[in-house]
Amino acid sequence: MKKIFLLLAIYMIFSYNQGFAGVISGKVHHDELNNKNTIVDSKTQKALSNAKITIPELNYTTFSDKDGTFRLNADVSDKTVLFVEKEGYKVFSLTIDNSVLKSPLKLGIEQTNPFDMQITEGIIHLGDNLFSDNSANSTDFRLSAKGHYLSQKFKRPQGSDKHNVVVNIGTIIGLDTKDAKERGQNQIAKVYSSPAEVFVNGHKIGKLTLNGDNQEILIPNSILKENNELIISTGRNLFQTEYIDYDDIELANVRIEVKEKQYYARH
Ligand SMILES: [Ca+2]
Repeated sequence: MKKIFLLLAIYMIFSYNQGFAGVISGKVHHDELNNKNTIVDSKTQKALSNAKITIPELNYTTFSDKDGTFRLNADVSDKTVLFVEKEGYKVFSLTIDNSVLKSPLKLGIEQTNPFDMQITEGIIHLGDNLFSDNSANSTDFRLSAKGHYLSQKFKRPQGSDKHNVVVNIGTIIGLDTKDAKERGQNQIAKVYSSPAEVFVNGHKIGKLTLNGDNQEILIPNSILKENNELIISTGRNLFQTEYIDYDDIELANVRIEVKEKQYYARH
C-alpha cells in the first residue's frame, strides 16, 4: 500500500512538472505569435518596410521587415511612448504598457502633409521630479523634468488662411487631473492636479485633462501671426498648498498641422 502511495506521489510530481513546463512553453509560444506587429500606410493599408520603431525610455530600436512586420522584444512594464518613424510619414507615437504583449499591434501611419511642422523630438518631461508611484506616469521617469512648461516657436503655416491650424499632442502620459483619476488612469486616492494648458501667443487655446494619443486643439486663425509661440504648461497639485507641486507629465510628438476646415465643422 505504501508503495502505491509513493508511486502516486512520484507520478503527481512528474505530471505537475510536465504541466508547469507546458504552461511556460505555451506562454513563450503565445508571445512569439502575438508579438508579430505590423506597420501599414493608414490610407492604403499597404505594409511598410524599414520603418524605425523606438521606445526611447527602454533604449529599444527595431525596424519593420519587408512585410511591414516587427517583433517587440522589449520588456515593457510601465506606460511609456513608442515611436514609429519613416521618411515621407508623420512621426507616429503611441502610449504602450505591458498589454501590448498580449495582442498584435497594427499601426497605421499617415503620409506627411507639406505644411505640417514637427515641434518636439523625443520625450519631454515637464514638472518638478516629485511624483507618487501611483501617478498615471510611468513609475520611474527616465528623464528629469525640463521645468514646468515647454515653449516652442513656429512660423505661420502656409495654407492657414484657408484651413484650420491645430496643435496635435501626439502622446501625453502622467496627467493626474480629476478627469484622469475618474477614468482610472491613475491610482491616486484623493488628490488631483489642474489640467495642463496650451497657449499660443499668450492666448489660452485649450487644456489637456486626459492622457492619450493624438489630442488636437484648434488655434483660432485670429491669433496666428508670422512668428508664433506655443506654450504647454503642466498643472499643479490642487491639494498641496504649502509649496507648488507641479504635475509630472511626459509629452511626445507635438506637431502643428493644417487641416481641412470641414474637419472641425463635422465634429
Ligand atoms: Ca510633481
